[in-house]
Amino acid sequence: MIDELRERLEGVRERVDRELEAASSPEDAEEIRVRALGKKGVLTAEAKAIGSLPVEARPEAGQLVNRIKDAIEEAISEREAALAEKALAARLESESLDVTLPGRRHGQGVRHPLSIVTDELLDIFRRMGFTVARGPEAEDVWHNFEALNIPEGHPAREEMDTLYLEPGGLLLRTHTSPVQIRVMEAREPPVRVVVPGRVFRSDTPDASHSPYFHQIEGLWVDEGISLAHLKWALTEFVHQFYGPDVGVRFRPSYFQFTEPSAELDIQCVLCGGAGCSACKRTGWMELLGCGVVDPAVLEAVGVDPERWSGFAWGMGVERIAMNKYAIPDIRLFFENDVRFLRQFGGGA
Ligand code: 2U9
Repeated sequence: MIDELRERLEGVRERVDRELEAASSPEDAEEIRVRALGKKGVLTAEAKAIGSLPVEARPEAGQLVNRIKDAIEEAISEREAALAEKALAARLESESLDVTLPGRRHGQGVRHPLSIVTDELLDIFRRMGFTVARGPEAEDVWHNFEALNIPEGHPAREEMDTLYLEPGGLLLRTHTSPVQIRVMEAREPPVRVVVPGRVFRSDTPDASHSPYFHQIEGLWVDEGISLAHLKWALTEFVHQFYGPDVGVRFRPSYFQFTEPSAELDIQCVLCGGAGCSACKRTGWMELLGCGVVDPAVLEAVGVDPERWSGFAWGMGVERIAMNKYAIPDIRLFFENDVRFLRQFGGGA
């Protein structure tokens, strides 16, 4: 009888050993403990059964059960401790932080090519004593047309392809000139301002047209200002922006708000004047429009044209940026494809 009991208990012990071998967590070991030593466990059942053995067999049977129970208990505890240690090591490993790793890179933006060129152009005029003025993109007919000597029904209004926000009322400015009108309304001459900003025209987009683009315009009003001041200031500007050896010529032109008016050409920046496809074999490129402010414009803002005179000019920023960077299509400026934008050295 004792031999049978011993055999059964050894069997239990071997089974527990195998199960412990297969256990992979402290929780597994705990389950094994419950199955072997718990209230409904195998060894608990064997211990209870001792009471039904003959009296003389009971002490040895009791010792036997206790010995196996202690051995199993010890084996489980040992394995449980080992598994707990392993689990802790795994957790520490997964939660560890290597402070010597390089930091994650943050995507950094770049400046838009139009911003780069605008700032470069404005800086040249700032050094000549101009201050920067800005104004609203939504304008009224008076500031965008009337004050600039463009009366109602004049073809120049139609040519500007105006986008109206209200029929015959509020409109999107077709040039930045209304800002100079506002400056002259607000201040007494002398006035020396440059005005950068976005302007709008009802144009179908293609490689050289966009319904919005950017201008920089300038205005210098003082006593005794003449065409000579205009020629000096704008020639100086070209030499600072394109280099001192670039040829400049003034061609007569016509604008409603200036008289006389001219267009300024520079020697082609691509072929140096030899003639190429960019300058249509002429060797010259149109850069900007300019002129002496029409006395009617000064009068419209209450400036006495007998005492004050001025010159003004206007240029398209996209056109200048396209020449500078050899950009073939104006629409590229407004698509905001980062592969395009990242090419202009605007930081980062
Ligand atoms: C006031 C008086 C005069 C601004 C001027 C031009 C000539 C001109 C164009 C160049 C290319 C616009 O971007 S563009 O299409 N501009 O040719 N602009 S004179 O004359 C003014 C402005 C305001 C009070």
